[in-house]
Amino acid sequence: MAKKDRKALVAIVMGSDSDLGLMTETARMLEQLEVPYEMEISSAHRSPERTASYARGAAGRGIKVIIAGAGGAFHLAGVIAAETTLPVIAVPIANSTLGGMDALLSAVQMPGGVPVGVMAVGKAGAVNAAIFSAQIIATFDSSVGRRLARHKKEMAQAVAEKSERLKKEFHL
Ligand code: RP5
Repeated sequence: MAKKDRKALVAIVMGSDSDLGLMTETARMLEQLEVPYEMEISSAHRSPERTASYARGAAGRGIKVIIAGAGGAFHLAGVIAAETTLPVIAVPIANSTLGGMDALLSAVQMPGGVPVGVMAVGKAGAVNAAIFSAQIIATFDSSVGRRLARHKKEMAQAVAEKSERLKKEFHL
């Protein structure tokens, strides 16, 4: 089935087009795991109504997980979580003078009752958000579970290959 014809299960939302470079890492990993996704730019502060209505409509359109990435005073994930019962995963982006601590603390300090799952700051977080979403999707789609298992094997193999290369280089 063509990519555009597959119904998105994961939504990647980012606060600005300046976040796209990092959030592309999330998209790449979802492609690798063959999880259909959609992407949206919407800001908690600059376009609050658009953000709220997008979050309200997501579940009805078949979205199962929302990933939100933003930097600075990162309220996007929390605002989305306030408007939906879907699981929301936050990717704090280090693009301000405070180096991502601002985004991390804004995302992680949610009040009781409105959870947001917070990933690592930066690229590891962007990649892990995709894997974590796929793990949620795998609870009802075993083909995604099989691709996750394959990804784990590939990672282990890559580490072993690096170790072999290092041994050759040092004649060990
Ligand atoms: C956040 O402020 C955005 O998510 C972005 O990370 C940061 C800077 O946005 P721009 O000024 O580059 O649009 O809301």
